[in-house]
Amino acid sequence: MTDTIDAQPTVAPIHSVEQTRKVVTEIPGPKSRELHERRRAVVADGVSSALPVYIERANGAILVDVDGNRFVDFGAGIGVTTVGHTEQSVVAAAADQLQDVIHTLFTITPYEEYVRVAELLAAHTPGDWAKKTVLVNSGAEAVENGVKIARKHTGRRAVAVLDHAYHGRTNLTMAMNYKAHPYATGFGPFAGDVYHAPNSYPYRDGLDGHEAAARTIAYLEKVVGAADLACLVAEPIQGEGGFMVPADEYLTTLQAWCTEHGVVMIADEIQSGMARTGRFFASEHFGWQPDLVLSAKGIAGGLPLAAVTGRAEIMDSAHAGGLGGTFGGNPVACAAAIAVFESIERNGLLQEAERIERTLTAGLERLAKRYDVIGDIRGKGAMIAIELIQPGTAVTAKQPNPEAVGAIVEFAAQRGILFLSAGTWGNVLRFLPSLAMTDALIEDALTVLDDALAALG
Ligand code: PLZ
Repeated sequence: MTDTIDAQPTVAPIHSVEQTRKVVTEIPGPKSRELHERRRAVVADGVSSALPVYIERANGAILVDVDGNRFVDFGAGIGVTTVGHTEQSVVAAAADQLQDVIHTLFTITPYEEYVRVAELLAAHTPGDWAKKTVLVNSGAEAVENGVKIARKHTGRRAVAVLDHAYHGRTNLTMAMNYKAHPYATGFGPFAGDVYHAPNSYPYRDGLDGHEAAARTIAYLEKVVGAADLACLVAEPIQGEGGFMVPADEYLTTLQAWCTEHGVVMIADEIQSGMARTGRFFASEHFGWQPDLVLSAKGIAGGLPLAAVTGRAEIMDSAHAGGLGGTFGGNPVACAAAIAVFESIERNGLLQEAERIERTLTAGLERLAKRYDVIGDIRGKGAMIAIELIQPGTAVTAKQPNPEAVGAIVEFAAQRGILFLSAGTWGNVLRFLPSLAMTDALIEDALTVLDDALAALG
């Protein structure tokens, strides 16, 4: 398949945008380039854009830019529009709420929508115990609050994270990220008492879950000491780090150790949660029932909302007035979140995530047989990635190949497909589509990926 084509029309009546790709200008087109010039004068250079096409409309799995190009979106705003761009029930719920009340501040005068979101999170997060929730605005803010609550509950100082983790851009969360650049370069000094323990990365460490957990625990016991450790924060499937799926029993072994030593174990489900992996929360794939669960991104269909949910006795250790924030649990974002939970049930979105996994991994496995640059295929549901390596000798085996990732992303963008990179070494191509992504669009993207791999030479 070549460029500038209208591929496989599969328009569903609900969509206000045809669910096909279409390239009508060079990428970025003239109108995008004009906007980019305006932007360069007034938007801080620290805010970059992976693909500077300016988006005018989005629906389902498609982005439409100001030049009329239609992009197939395999990023979903980094895993945010999980139910689909401008999902109709989310739009309607938010629009209705805008008419009723936009803001009061829950800590001044409360409203039902906040309570309803907390009920839904209590019902859908793993674990059969009494749970409570605090709502905030962003993923990083959820991480900050999870740590605050764990420290208050335990009376301990230390925070542990795993290698290759990503937790945000605030001061504390910068210290919790594995990769310094670009997130932290020059932005210090950073928060102390943050410890980076080895993770489970089966493709590279070859360890089973018990061996990897033993290594993590040995580090925590030696370097931190369980008695000083407030919490261990872990992404059940690491996002920015490159979609590492831990070995079986890794997370549950760590949870058992945390429970034994009074350490709060926190699941950062910000990228992996809210139906993305074919379960409400990715922790379920591993039988992991975390003490606290952090949600954000996909929870409100694109509106800013985030949450810390967990064991009532841990959550309640924060004193009255200790948690809050002006916009946390905004009524419009909460109304959208309620619609997201309903949409997941009504539209069978957990099954849609499994369908996406089947179609995508089958296609990727076909490609991996022909291109030895594909070192690993991993992930769950609509959170799938390939790790690209320098093909060749044993010495260079598994050597990261960020150049190939960059070339594929660029090749695909020119043909109307938005792929995102990831990985500590920029060596991972990730597929993080909305659950509205059709099989036809996936097959179309696989064809373009095939061409991109062939063009690597
Ligand atoms: N925890 C697991 O994936 C956000 C970062 C985008 P915020 N990941 C996308 C960027 O370049 O800033 C993320 C995550 C995990 C925490 C966060 C932070 O969530 O909503 O971006 O603060």
